[in-house]
Amino acid sequence: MRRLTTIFVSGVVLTALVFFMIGCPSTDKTAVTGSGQGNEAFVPPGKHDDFYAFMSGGFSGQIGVYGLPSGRLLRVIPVFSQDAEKGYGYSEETKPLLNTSHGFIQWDDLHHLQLSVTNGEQDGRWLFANANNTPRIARIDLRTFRTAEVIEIPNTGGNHASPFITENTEYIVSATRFSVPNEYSGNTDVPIETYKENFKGALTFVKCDNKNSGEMSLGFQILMPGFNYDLSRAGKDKSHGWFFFSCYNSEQANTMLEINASQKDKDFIAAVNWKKAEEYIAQGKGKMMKASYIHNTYDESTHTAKSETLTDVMTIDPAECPGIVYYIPTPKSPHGCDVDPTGEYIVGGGKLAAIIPVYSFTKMLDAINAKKFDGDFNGIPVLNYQAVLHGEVKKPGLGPLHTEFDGKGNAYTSFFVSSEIVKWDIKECKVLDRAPTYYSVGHLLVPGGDTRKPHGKYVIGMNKITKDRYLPTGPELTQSAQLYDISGDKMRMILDFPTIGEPHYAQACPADLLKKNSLKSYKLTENKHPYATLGEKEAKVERKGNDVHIYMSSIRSHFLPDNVEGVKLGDVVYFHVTNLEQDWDVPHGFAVKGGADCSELLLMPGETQTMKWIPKATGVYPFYCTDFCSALHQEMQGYIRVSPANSSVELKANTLAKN
Ligand code: RUQ
Ligand code: CUA
Repeated sequence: MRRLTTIFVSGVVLTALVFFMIGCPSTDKTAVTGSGQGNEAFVPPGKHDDFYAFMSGGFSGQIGVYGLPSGRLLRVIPVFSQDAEKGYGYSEETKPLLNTSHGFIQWDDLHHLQLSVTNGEQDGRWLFANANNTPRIARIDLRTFRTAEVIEIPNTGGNHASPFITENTEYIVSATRFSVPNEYSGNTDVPIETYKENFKGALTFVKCDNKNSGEMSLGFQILMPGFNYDLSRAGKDKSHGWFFFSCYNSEQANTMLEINASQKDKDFIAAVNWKKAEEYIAQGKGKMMKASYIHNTYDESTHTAKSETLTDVMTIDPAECPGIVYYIPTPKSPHGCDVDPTGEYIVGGGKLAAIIPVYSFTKMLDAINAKKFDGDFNGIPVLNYQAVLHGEVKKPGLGPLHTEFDGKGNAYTSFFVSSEIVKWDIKECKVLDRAPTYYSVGHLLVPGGDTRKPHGKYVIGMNKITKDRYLPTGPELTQSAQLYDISGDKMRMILDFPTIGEPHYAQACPADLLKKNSLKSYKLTENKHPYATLGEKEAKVERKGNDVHIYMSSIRSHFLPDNVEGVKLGDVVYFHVTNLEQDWDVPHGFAVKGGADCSELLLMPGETQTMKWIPKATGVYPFYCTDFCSALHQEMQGYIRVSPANSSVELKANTLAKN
């Protein structure tokens, strides 16, 4: 609802409502309730889905993994938010993944997802996610469906145009949604009204070790004029080597953007030649700047994440390096910026636009060569709109946001204001079909629809508002996804399902791409955790000053040790629990009553995780397994006794070794 209000700028309200009505033929009963042709989305019990869909959880900071076409929720992957269901961000091993230069942050707003690609096609290795609030990019390992790495983006506020990637996952980009006082100047304490002089917008190219581990590092930052950079897409095939970023607020307003950033008829898509930027840097034209940002990596052999602080960033100024950036004028408060599978067509979305502009990459190169510029902005040439335009899709609806492709020459664009998905022909710029969404669709997705080889078959609309679609749940209602079959000429809605958090972008790929690689357990023989208990004989307790380390094993259906005494007030207790199981799908959980930092562990077979627990009072505290693991799961429990600080109770535990 909040978004609706933002979009309904005073003067636009009427037009918007008119369009809303036209674009929403909701009197047609089948359109409202689906195709009515039976259970096309039904996947029988025990059968697998054809696709995995990864849907951003928006302000939940997580990712929902669904099967398609059933819409069954398979897993929630925590990325930027603590998640008790996985013990993520609670165990000592996973906490470092949430470290930032601002400290430990338990939350973020996760908008967009990207599956790694090779030659522009999905390769099933990693999934990237952006943190919009405290700028970061995460990499999820698709063998484990776990967050493996998080890198912070300095000199950025609101990492929205992210984590879009180049054709071979060479780079993952980030762009600043809120321009900010240049951190590298060393002085960010400036009056807000000096926006025009002092605020800059950085476009960051994060390098990926695409041949090996996938590990990320900061490649370089392009220091752009202080606009709001919004979304982006890499070039493909012929346009490989280029990246396109939409931006709004070229008015450079710093207050009431709702009005002040909607003044101009056109803002821009910035076309960035990143290969040329690389060349300039190789020639020494970049500048190394001091910064402070955190890089968190998870080591699978020790089951432990670590954080390191990094201190410099390569930057490049487009005004000093001609040929790396051009602005393409784009109507009206640009949002989405999408590139078709051939790499020739660049589609702009405009939140307040009533047309869809389609640009031609070939025409853009010609216009650059022929210098068809309409002036410049801070030294960056502004290309002539007509010179780069392939065509405009007329009367498509109101408020085009995002576009995906089916690989058959068709594009699918979401319309927030008129609440519909519109299918159109890219070459002809002609509307072919429209389907209402319930309600106010944001992003949409076609499996592989952003790659060189879309899988087609479905389009999913991700809706911000559901109103009357489901049973009411108090003041807050769920968001939803709607699945349409696009194998015929007409789109047909076949399923409507609630989602976790607010889905922004999503990605889907054939199930076969991931299924075969899915990890079943961690091998105990490869467990290099420094506090691992690799067999029951290794269970022990150890005191190091005020720290008590408990090396504990868990196997159906007991912990060892399960009686610990001699802990004293003032001690910090570390439960290092190893799950000795080696069978697929036999996790154990672990929790202790009370204590500061009270939390939960979830241990996958072969895994070691640590809970830090600081007792606040003397007594005997029970602990137990939280994950139903066998018929005698309820028996899987123990006690830890806490005595006064000056007590003479000796540290001991019922281990197999003689104490
Ligand atoms: S943005 S719709 Cu991040 Cu369009 Cu969500
Ligand atoms: Cu182990 Cu329940």
